[in-house]
Amino acid sequence: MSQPQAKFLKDYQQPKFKISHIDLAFSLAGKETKIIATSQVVRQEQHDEALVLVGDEIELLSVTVDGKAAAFQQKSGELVIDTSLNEFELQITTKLDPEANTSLEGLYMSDGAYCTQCEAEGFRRITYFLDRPDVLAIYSVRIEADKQAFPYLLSNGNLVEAGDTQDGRHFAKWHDPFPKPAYLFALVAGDFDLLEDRFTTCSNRDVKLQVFVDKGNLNKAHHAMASLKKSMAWDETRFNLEYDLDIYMIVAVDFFNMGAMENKGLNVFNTKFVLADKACATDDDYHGIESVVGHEYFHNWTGNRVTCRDWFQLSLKEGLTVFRDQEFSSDLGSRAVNRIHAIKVMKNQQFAEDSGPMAHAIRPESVIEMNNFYTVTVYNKGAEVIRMMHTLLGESAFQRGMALYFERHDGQAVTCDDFVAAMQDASQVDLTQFKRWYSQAGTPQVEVEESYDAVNKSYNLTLSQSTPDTPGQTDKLPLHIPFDVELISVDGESVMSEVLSFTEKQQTFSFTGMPSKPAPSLLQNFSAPVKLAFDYSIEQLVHIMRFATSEVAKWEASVSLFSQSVWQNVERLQSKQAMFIDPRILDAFKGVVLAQELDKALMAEILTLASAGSLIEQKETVDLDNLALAREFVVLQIASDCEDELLAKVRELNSVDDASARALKNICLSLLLKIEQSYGEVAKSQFDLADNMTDSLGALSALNCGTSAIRNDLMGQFELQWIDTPLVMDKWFALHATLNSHDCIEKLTSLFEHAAFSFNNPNRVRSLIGAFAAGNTFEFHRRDGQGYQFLTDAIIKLNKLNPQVAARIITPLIQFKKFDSQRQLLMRNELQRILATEELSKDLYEKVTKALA
Ligand code: B3K
Ligand code: ZN
Repeated sequence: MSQPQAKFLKDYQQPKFKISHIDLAFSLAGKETKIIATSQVVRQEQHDEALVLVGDEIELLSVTVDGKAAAFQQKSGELVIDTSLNEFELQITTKLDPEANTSLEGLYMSDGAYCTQCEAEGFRRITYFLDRPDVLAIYSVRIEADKQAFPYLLSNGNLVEAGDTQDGRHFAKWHDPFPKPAYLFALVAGDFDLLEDRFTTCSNRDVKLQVFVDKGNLNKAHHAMASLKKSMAWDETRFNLEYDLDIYMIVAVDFFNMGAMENKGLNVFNTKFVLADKACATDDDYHGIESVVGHEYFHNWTGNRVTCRDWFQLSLKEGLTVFRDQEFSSDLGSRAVNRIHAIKVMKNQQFAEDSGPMAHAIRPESVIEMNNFYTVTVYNKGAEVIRMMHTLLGESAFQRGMALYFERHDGQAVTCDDFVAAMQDASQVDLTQFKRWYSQAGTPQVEVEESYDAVNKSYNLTLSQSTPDTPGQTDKLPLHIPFDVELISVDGESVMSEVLSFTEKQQTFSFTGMPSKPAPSLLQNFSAPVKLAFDYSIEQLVHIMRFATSEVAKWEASVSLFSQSVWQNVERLQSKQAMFIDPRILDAFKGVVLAQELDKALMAEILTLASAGSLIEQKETVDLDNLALAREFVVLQIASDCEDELLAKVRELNSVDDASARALKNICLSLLLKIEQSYGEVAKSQFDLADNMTDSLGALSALNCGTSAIRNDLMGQFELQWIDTPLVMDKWFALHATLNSHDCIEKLTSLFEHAAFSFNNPNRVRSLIGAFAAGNTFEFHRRDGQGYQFLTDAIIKLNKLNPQVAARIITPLIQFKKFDSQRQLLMRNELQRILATEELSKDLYEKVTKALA
């Protein structure tokens, strides 16, 4: 077989044909499922080339052009129709078996319901088509299926007709008036419980809202519905964007490759981001639902009304929509805590991607498998790039830019350049240099040097920037970096706060009128997605933690303080010295626990000491074994120093019904368990009395630092209680996956046989295998390579079943550059084993070959 080939952004060509309308007739009948696609095709400009359509894993039954049998050729996934007509009606009949489709792309079955996933290139698994985002057509869809088994027949747009046919079957016809690319097409047929509501838009239009869930789950759909209404209202007030159809549907399915999908008027969601009640969902789950419901809703304008010209422009819709959902969460909840969460994703995951073999710009230049590019870079760094524009322009100019973008491009498929042009034209801010953020991959490093002139009372900051080479990209140019700084005087006063415009390779910024040397809180609010290199002293960090105006800056300082101490102890271990923690660090953390004025959620963030994964991202190379020891030591010192205060907090917050209080209580509890197993009793009593999942899971997570009898007993109880609730069993699997014990892998292997586990369901795979590889750093990186083997076996198994999921969970295995040569060798060997797999998917091929290159 020939090797998969990359496609390049520079090779983009406009489509040779357009399809103005498509009529799809689905006859849903298991293995005999047939689709008749009737398209109105129009040749674009003067050329005499054939029409080339793509299809994948479908059986072609017939092709007609203007009602007559047509001449065609089929070769490697292409259907070539040679006609000289300039406008014609093309009818294609295909057949497929949704039950056999375990890839969950195209038309497949989730727990007895038919559903589709077409982004990025799944529509070609339904019919042969111009499956590219710049071909926008008006869709009419007729669905026919057995009436009893599939009472609901749903597609995009508005319902125009429904009725019975013969043999117990029925049909529904839908029409979507908005032209859309094929990736936004959706169909669902099944039996559900339905929650209905209404929303009146700002121009007084009445919209019907529907949330479809598996039978018996209606009471778990209310939070999703409430989130949808909040999203609709927020988009009107903050972005002046109104919903455009008469109906908005959300369907929750258990078999889903990612979080959710923004199909026009018919979102399909992973149940994880819909179903919630107090007993089964944590506060984080509630927050996740609100943010994903918002995200998919916001796509209606940023993604659907204005879409991407080609898939290289994915960040046009994803970066912007993540920015919008982050703003939504921040306007509704705590801005600081939301920002901290976003920063963590950047520093822990995106920086790791940037320093690994899959590093790419937010607008990648070449792609083998598009599904591999739904990444933290395209999404989250993409959102940071939008955020920087927002910082440079300010809210009102940014909103003028958004308005101009829609004025110019509503109904079009456009590029990231078009977006930046609208921002620039509306604001008159020159974004020429700024645009390099779209094309340069890798995390820029900003080195900062300070100097103070006591005579002139001036303080200088000299900033230097550089971006490391990444695969296929060298010699990077300076970027336009908004660099937010606050200077804090010795008495804790804020003496200067400003966003510096840093554009040169090196630049010095002077601040006069400083009676004494201030402490600099640098890169506040993570004002640019860069690595900061500044040699903070302990005093400076402690000072910032106490006095910074920004809560995010306080948290950042606490992370630096903790990290510094861990790395110092790694060095001590390497030079055979005893470990040690500076008492000023202990005081700073105790000060946090004792602080009366500090927000509880922020306190919880500060006490959630940096994970091993995030520490690894701070260094070029890592001594993992000593890191494990050093981190454990520093955590233990901090916890022991605050033991009484932590216990007092747990007691004080014991029955406070508030998410921030629960977060703080649970982190305190987990620190207590680090000190002494006997606190297991406190955890047990919390578990026994809990009336909500946050507290049950908080107790179990705290106990999950070892295999105590209490822990094992409660895990057993939890399993019995939740065996029939798949989303809760995912939490139970993930607890097993993140247990820090050498028995972990053996246990996980035995769980493959558990009645609630299935390799066919992505949520189960992610909770058991994905959580282990990504979240159990030290067991995954065991010296004997068993962690790597465990992951590799699972990946090979998933290669055929579900290539997308396989390629997603491989991430920790391809990021091996930082580790010792022995581990690197073990990891590479496993990657070779994957490469040798028969019929290796494009998804895995791309990642593995890049890693081994
Ligand atoms: N646009 C979808 C993601 C599709 C992923 C395809 N592999 C969900 C979202 O970002 O809203
Ligand atoms: Zn999205």
